[in-house]
Amino acid sequence: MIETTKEQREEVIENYRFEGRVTDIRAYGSGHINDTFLLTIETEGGEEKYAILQRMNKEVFTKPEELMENIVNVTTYLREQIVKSGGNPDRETMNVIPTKAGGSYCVDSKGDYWRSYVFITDSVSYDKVEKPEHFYESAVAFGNFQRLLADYPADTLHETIKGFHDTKARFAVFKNAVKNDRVGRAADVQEEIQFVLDRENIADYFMDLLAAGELPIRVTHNDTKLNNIMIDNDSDKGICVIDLDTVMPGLAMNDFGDAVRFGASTAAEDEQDLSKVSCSMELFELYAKGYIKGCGGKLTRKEIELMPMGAKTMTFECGMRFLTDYLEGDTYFKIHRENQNLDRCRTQFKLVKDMEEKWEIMQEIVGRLNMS
Ligand code: ADP
Ligand code: GN1
Ligand code: MG
Repeated sequence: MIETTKEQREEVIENYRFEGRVTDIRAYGSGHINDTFLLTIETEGGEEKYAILQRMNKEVFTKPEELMENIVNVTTYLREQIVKSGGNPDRETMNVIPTKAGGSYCVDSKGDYWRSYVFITDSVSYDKVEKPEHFYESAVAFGNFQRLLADYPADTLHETIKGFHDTKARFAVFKNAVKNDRVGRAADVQEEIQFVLDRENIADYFMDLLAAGELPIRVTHNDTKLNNIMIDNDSDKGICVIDLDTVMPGLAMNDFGDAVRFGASTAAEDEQDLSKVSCSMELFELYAKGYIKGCGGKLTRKEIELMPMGAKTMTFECGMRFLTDYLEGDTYFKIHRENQNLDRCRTQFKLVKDMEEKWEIMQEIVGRLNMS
């Protein structure tokens, strides 16, 4: 998407009745999809407050109205659950700030869609595990999130991206991108292409079990990377799950797996030195423990047993998506330098390979946790 302009952002803030005067608007966070801004607001009493303003990516989310309906309904539900259990609903769930017209989003004169959220204070979202307990606490929080939504009527949620974790369908899209070779990059990445083609069985695994009715569908987050959780500065707990654009019916193993893909890696998602990239078994175990705890007994034995497969599937899928985007000319994931999507793809494939080598250890870890 074309970058937003200052005029556009200023036009958008006029749609809101913030608690004071907006004195600063700056780009914020490191998400790959939306454009996030931090607003500084000066109240009449001279106090400094903040709010999040976000332009939704309407090329990725083609029905922003439906997306916002999901978010309003899910966060309203979560608020009620949090209040019931004596928590603080202003910090423990996202809260949409309504527009002056009372809507959950607004559309600017360029046709872009925007929303604003209450800023979660005194917390940080991490791009890399700095303290292992953060990773553990993020697992407890993502597990909790799923537990809190266990009785949410899943069939009322819109599918904001069709087949988001339909790895089999994504495999077909990948093969098409190779065939079309739109920007002439396929010849240079034959090794990576072959890596995917050799592993069609990973793409099929969950989809075949699902088709056979062997896996429970739950309300899942579907984008559980570490930077989609706010960690409280004082308690080090995962205070709030954010980035709710892909909350949809899905598989618990995929929520587990996507978090491991990102957080249990010993290097950044776009690290160029592949010798630094591996899947830490200590972090894998920590996340598995935290996630099972957070889910509070809701996971079946089969789901726990399939957690390593979730990690491998999500890592493989993500690598394949980065490679597809590279082959299509970098139109989906934001890039900040040349070949970034290729670098991201390579880290994911290195992780898949590492998981293949550590497969027995991963099985042993979840086997042990499954018995306790
Ligand atoms: P994307 O979909 O592009 O990943 P996110 O919704 O994850 O966008 O937001 C990007 C970043 O902005 C997050 O990683 C987080 O650091 C910050 N952020 C988003 N919402 C809030 C919030 N309500 N309070 C504080 N920080 C937030
Ligand atoms: C995107 O929006 P963000 O940066 O949290 C992507 C995820 C990928 C992730 C890879 C809607 O997540 O599916 O796993 O990048 N989100 C969407 O880092 O496609
Ligand atoms: Mg995000």
